[in-house]
Amino acid sequence: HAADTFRTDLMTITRHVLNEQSRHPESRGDLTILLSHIVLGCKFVASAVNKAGLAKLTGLAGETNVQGEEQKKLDVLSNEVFVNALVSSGRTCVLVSEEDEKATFVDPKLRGKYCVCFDPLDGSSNIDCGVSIGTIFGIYMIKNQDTVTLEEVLQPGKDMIAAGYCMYGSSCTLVLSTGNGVNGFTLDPSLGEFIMTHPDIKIPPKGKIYSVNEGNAKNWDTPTAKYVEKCKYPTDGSSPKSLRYIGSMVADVHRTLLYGGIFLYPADKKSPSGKLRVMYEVFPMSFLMEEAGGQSFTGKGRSLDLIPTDIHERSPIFLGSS
Ligand code: P6P
Repeated sequence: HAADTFRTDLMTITRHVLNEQSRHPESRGDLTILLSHIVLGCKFVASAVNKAGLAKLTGLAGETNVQGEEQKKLDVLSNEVFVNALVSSGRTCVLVSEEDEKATFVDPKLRGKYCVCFDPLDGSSNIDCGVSIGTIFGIYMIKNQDTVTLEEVLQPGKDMIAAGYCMYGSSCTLVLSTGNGVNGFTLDPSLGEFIMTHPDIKIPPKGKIYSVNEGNAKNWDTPTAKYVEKCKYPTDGSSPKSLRYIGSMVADVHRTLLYGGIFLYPADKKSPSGKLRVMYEVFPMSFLMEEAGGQSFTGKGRSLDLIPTDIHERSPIFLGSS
């Protein structure tokens, strides 16, 4: 056997995506090219996030984004990186970003058949204290790239063909599904490659963790309050669940995916539609959860069945073990 220190048959994300492509003989490789550009964006942001503390990139950029939140320089930088990577891939025709009020319609000369909805740096309020943050993305196919309209972008999440997130924390982990299960990859900075470290992720069917911002308890509606109460004071003789809440969706969902349990951001009196955004937070995370054998609801139905009417629409979300 070759020495264990040097595995010589590395499954990189590029190789994995090519393997997936070979399952679709009719494919021209457009998704493979698109994903390779998203991976490049993640590597760039990982490098910037790692340097942020030193390079004082975490200071406020002075501008505020469509959410009315103060934009940190890393937000601005990450958004520009992903917009440039996605446009230059030549495989996208429309982009929806958490940072941009309007959808970006790509120059017709550079268009491809995909729509990408993304949050370039979710949880960015946590940057300064070193809590893990992340990029979240979802990919749709567009029927006619030359005449694409906003109506075509507002599709239910179940029409997505791929989704993923990249978590920038103690290590840089990219979790991806192209509709055939979920796989996790960890960036090896010495190679600049994402290596498969979590093949075929399945969420544990039973979880001992619930993840919610208990600080909103005063404003919850009765069903939510009742559900959380049951987590803390189970009536079926099981032991109480543990509370784990990081306040960064990518980190909370990643832990839920690997350890099981439930993550919820319910509606409350302050935010009647909850806080999380449908197109680039709820849909991609729900797509991944279902691909990993979990589930995701809005409180009114299956999250992926929701038909958005606005690109920055919010929805309550309850996702995790089935
Ligand atoms: P709260 C971060 O700002 C974010 O958008 C998600 O990443 C996270 O899950 C949520 O908001 C946390 O919100 O109200 O609990 O601070």
